[in-house]
Amino acid sequence: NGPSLAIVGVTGAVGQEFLRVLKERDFPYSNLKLLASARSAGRTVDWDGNTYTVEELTEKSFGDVDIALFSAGGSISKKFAPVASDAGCTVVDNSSAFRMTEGVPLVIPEVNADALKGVTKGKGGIVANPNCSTIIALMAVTPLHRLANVKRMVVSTYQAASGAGQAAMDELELQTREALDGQPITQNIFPFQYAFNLFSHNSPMTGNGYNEEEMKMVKETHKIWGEPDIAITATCIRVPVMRAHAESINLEFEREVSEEEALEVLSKAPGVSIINDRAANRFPTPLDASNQDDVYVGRVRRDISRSDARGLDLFVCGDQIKKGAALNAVQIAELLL
Ligand code: 11C
Repeated sequence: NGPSLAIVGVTGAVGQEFLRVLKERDFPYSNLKLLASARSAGRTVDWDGNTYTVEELTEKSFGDVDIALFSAGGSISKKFAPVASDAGCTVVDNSSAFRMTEGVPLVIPEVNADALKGVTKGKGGIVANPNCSTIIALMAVTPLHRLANVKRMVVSTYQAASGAGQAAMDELELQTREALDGQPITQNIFPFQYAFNLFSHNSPMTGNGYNEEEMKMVKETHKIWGEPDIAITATCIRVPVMRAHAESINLEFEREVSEEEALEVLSKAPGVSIINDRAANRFPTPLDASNQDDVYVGRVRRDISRSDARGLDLFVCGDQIKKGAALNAVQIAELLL
């Protein structure tokens, strides 16, 4: 029992994580279709006791599908998500193609599940999964925003290889081996050495000097919170970490917020875990968050640059492939049931 499911882009890092998360959460399904480009069609995938053959994604793929999870890049989503929706399939799209489209809900279940009102399985429609950096930040910041209204947010990210796909993860691993072995460094994905280095996020630069990743954090937060006037600025950096993003976040609130009050709220927030041991200098790390569902928060401290006690600093880590992508999408699909 359960809906008929499809995964578009099943051979990618997020596609593979969809399968792991569906199994972990015992997601109910009556049928599963694995879809990918013609290049990957015919490959077999063992999952949940069955062997599936990957089928080529075509415009006819969706007639018998209730929910499709898409993670095959923006251009595939642009072309096939509307086709799927017209065929009565409800799409949860992990790409940026429709995030800012009016009428398309942009959803983090713990934050704005209400935005899904009226969307259900098997009735068509597209729901967008936010960018991973946005999801990880808002999991930690939204409970504090509800407490005391964020007026301004300053974010600096330390983003893992996984955000740029499996090929970037492979490049980080290969370059690390090459560097340790004193070999010439192979550069296929990034125009810089990645191992033992870091650099400004690889998304395209926009006209205002911010890259697209930074602007996604600004615009998606405005849409998810439904508050376009909150001041947000971001600096996004790629660091040589495999699969969990870290973010340093400075917040200005409408009123004073104590460290204790913030920690109390965060300790009750669903999907949030706290690692905040000052005595032991023990705070979240990307490895704490890797392969975990929760977003980890620590270094919660008053911003001493302000005299009015309306500022807090935090450090946040979350698994980019899991809560930043596949898990969030599967949680959305659960709400569609
Ligand atoms: C990264 N956030 O870590 C990116 C990857 O809009 O879904 C995902 C881009 C997106 O590089």
